[in-house]
Amino acid sequence: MKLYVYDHCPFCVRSRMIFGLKDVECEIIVLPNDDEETPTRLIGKKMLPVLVTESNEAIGESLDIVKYIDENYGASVLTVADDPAIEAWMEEATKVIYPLAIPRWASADFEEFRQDAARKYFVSKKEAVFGPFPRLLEQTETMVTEINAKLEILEVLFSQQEKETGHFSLTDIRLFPLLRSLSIVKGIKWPQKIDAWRREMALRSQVNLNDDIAI
Ligand SMILES: N[C@@H](CCC(=O)N[C@@H](CS)C(=O)NCC(=O)O)C(=O)O
Repeated sequence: MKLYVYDHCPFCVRSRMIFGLKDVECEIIVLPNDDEETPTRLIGKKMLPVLVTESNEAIGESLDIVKYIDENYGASVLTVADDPAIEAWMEEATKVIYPLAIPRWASADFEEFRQDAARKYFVSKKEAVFGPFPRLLEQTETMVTEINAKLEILEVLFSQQEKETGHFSLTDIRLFPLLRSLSIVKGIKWPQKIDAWRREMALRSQVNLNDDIAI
């Protein structure tokens, strides 16, 4: 199997996670961010992740990929129900996490941005939606304060649940990539339970965090 991804992309992280959690072999291919031809040929639009299965079928939605691997390779690990409180938390937190992460991704040494044209492609596409990056970066202090307060709330939600080893929910599959996105931001105060969980998920899913390149 081949999984086409961008390293920065939280949707791609969702799909990478299931291979790690289930220890299923897959070739991970990082495409240049400006390669429109490959995804369009595979799924008819310029969007990743895309999985090409052993039967040569292309699947192009992160959660469809997750479910396909969970259902077709060994015993299911996605046996835990969604957590509505954490789902609601994510909906709000995303509004701060992306404006913090996106301008930082743009200057990071991710494989999809190795060529200058690919990096420029990302910057112009994202600035068209989120506004000029220098303006986003100016708001760092306010946004970091805001997300640190939200993490304290998430810590309380974590305290209210028992995490079962080796079993996961789609909420976990959505949450880890968001926290990984946030890990590229300097000054994040990780509450203890969240910090332990994201580190354990990084190990179990074989997807690195970005603490070491935080800006
Ligand atoms: N609903 C899709 C969303 C995937 C998505 O938004 N991927 C982004 C990368 S993070 C993408 O490929 N955008 C087009 C682009 O970057 O040009 C999924 O869950 O797979």
